[in-house]
Amino acid sequence: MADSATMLSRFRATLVGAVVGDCIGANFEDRWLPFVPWNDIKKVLQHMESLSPGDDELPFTDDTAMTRSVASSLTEHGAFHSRDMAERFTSEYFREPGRGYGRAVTVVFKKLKESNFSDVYKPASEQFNGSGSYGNGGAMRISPVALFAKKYNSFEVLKDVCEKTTKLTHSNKNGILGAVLQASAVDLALSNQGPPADLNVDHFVDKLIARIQPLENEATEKSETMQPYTDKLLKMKEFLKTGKSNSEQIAEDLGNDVSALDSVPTAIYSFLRAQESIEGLPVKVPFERAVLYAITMGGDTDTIASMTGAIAGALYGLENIPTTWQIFCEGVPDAIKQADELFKLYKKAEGQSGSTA
Ligand code: R7I
Ligand code: MG
Ligand code: MG
Repeated sequence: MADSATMLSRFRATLVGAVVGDCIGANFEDRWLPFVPWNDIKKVLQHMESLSPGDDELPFTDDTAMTRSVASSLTEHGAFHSRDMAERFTSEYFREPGRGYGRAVTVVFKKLKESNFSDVYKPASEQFNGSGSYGNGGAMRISPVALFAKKYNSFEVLKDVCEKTTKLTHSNKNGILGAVLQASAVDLALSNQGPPADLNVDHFVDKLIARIQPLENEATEKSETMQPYTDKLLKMKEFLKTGKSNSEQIAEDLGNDVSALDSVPTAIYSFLRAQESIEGLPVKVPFERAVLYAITMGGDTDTIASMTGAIAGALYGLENIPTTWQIFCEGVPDAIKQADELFKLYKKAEGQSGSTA
């Protein structure tokens, strides 16, 4: 087990990684972009380098706004509390509706408010004629749940809190499983023992498959064999073997849009592939390489980079996140405070169930 100081650094970097990925990635979010050229990313990095304290920071978007609500609700109650979390999402949306929320999810917030939170899961279950949103809004905000569940050392608890947190806005199976997969990637990165450079990327994917495949089978009619996440994870194993790195091709094969299925695997692949150097991406530090590589995938860049940043942060720790990024991305100090609160919960004695409602 990593020592306490190292673990704290990794808790912090999980939430900070999510913030910096969101803030930097948001400069490129464009659903039609098949990839982002390195030169365009370089311009934003150079802009950040030119900033002085007091200058405008790079603003965060809905990804971070919602992540903050997840973290504050969990730490306030020391457990998952459905109504409290729904209220936090909703009041945060109405306080700052211009953070770039998905179009459909705002209907959920309006209905929650109008119904005075009488049944917090109902509005989400009514989305898209009852099939629920398969957007990546559940996965993009899930990293605090991985930190919260760490002390229980139980995938069942992690899964349970992920599902409940996600279902408040996204009841579609793929929206939920995307959040479970993303939280699992953070959890596994956080659990890695030994030097980060020794991470076995092939085993990492195997462990994800071992978690997600049974859930996909469980959620499918017996006659069908639908396992879209497992299929993408299996593809990733092949790509990792050959070192495949062309962003446009990866984005085409794994996806780069706002659906959970077409973004969570891409974020995980970005993290894993960036363990090694990448042609055309002259970045030496693996944490930075992971986040910037995620941005090159194009499409939903803020969300993909934010999810990659959370996983990479959980492995590499805060020391590996550039100081400039920490100073000039909005919300980093708050992310550190929230990580510290989650770390306090983690250090508390075990023995609770992790769920109240
Ligand atoms: O998932 P969500 O919170 O959006 C997150 C994305 C991230 O990229 C953020 O950075 C932000 O830009 O938005 O919000 P939703 O509105 O639930 O889902 C996002 C979009 O996915 C919707 O607006 C739809 O375009 C699409 N979508 C669906 N389309 C058809 N049928 C989600 N579910 C469906 C569906 O069932
Ligand atoms: Mg966003
Ligand atoms: Mg996005």
